[in-house]
Parts: sequence; C-alpha cells; structure tokens
Amino acid sequence: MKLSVPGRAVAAALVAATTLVTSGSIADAAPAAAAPNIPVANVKAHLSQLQSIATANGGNRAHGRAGYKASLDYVKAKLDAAGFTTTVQQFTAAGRTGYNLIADWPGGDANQVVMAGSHLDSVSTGAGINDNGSGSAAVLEAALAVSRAQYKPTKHLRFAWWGAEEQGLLGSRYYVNSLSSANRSKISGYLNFDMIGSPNPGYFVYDDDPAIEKTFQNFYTGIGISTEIETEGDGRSDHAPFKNAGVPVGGIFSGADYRKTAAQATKWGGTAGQPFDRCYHSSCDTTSNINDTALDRNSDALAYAVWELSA
Ligand code: DTR
Ligand code: ZN
Ligand code: ZN
Repeated sequence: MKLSVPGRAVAAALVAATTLVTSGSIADAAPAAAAPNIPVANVKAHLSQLQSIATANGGNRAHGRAGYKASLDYVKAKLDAAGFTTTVQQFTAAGRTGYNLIADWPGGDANQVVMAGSHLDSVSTGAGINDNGSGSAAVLEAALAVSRAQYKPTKHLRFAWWGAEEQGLLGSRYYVNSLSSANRSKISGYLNFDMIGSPNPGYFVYDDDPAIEKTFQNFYTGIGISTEIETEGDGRSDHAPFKNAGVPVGGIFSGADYRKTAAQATKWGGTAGQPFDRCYHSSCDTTSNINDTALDRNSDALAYAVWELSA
C-alpha cells in the first residue's frame, strides 16, 4: 500500500480486518506454512553414514583428516541433489586444510538471512556421532525438509557445516571474518546445533537472544518439556564468532561431560550423577551414543525454529 494515501490504506486494512472477523474464522486467512515433523529415522540414517565414514578413515572425522572431507562430501551431495546452492569454503588452520560447507536455499529476502549451522568435524579420538554428527545430521535433514516442502519463506535461508570447531571454532570464525560488514548485518539470526542427541539428555536453550530463545521455548512448551538455560558452553561453540560480530544467536544443547543433577533427572528422566554424555570426546561416541527421543525432539525443534524465524 502506498503511504501517500494513508486514508485509503487504513480503510483497506479495516475492510480486510472486518472481512476476517465476519467470516467467523481466522482459518480463512492464508496460514503460514507449519514446520514439518522431521523423521528421526532419516536423521539416524545420516548418523550411520557418518559412522561408516569414520570407520573407513581411521576412526574419526577430524579437521585435516580424510574422514572430515568425506563427511563434507556426503552432506554436500544430499544438498546438491535437493536443489541447494552449495559453496565449499577452504581455509588453513593448525597447519591443515579445512572446509566449511554453506548451502543457500534459493529465494527469500537477501537482506534478511536466517542461518542454521553445526560443526561437522569430530575430535581425533572418535567418530563424533553425538559431538557433532547429531547437529550435522539434524541440520541436514531440516534442509532436506525445506526442499521436500518447497518452502518459500519470506527471509533467505542458509545452512552451514563448520570445519575445525574442535580446534577452537576456527571454521565459523573464518566464515564470519570473511563476510563484509554489509553482508554480516544482513544475517538476522544464527542458530547453532552442537550435541543434540546426548545419551543421558538434558534440554538446554541458549539465552543469548530473547526472540530466538522464545521460539525454541514455545516448541518445548508445546510438547510438555521443561528446559533450562544453557550456561555451560558460553562461547564454546560456533555461535560465538557470530555473537561477537553482533549477530543475534540462539541454539539448543543436550549436555556434554557435566553430570545430571537429581532435580534434572526428576524432570527429564535419565540417570542422576552421570554425565549427559559419558562418551564426550571419546572413542565410544558412536551411533550407540545417541538418545533417539532427544534426537527426535531436538530435530523437530530445529525445524520449528527455522520455519518460524524465516516466515
Ligand atoms: N563445543 C562443544 C562442547 C560444548 C560444551 N558445552 C557446550 C554448550 C553448548 C554447546 C556446545 C558445548 C564441543 O564441540 O566439544
Ligand atoms: Zn567437541
Ligand atoms: Zn561440539
């Protein structure tokens, strides 16, 4: 509507509002597309592939090792087949070549970019299936769900898989530093997923940005799960470079090597006095080191936030 004719604009808005009210149901208005349920079997199938990649490459998917590049090639092929525009960003860190994978979903407002990302590297001591095959597989499956739905969000969607997180957030920092300040300011939010299928899970939500936090909170409230604020990892994952550059950030986390308290076991189940992930950074971080219920809920939370924040 033109601002030069405010009277008309207001009148038109009133007519529209009246129409909605008198028609008796807001269902008559075109509803925003609802986020899909993410099939956890698909997420687990990606985890099996990442496990096989580690097994075939010396037991890990670490920065600078063959298992990392093979992981990236696996994710990239899925995205290319689904219609994403993918970019591999190469960098050098700790004397080895590293890679970030960026996948843009064509369309949406390029001045309002919503990003969801996870680190794809493991430590060298294991396959890294909860840390962080879980986030990587869930972000991949959410991206594939965008393609299946042929979702047309208002904002532009971008998905990312970071290299060299375990070396000190090197891939995500490289990406943020590589953006012009104009392009940085177009990112309306960055959502981070690092460890979302912990075997003795908690449900933690980052509290960095109130609107993003509220979005995740609404999801968990809707499925009857109480959450806690994530305080353990401040600055310990790939959202930190974005936050430091002034980008609003958020995310979810199911716990690492800290122990679950009795109060937490009462509300979430699981075992009090045991770590959320007893295989954190160990050789037992395999496909057996995943709680399917947590992975399922958190994958759905991820998709919900992507849909809601880009609508
Ligand atoms: N950055 C993770 C470990 C980690 C520990 N606490 C948190 C809290 C939130 C996200 C991540 C983490 C790793 O990759 O080892
Ligand atoms: Zn780690
Ligand atoms: Zn991690």
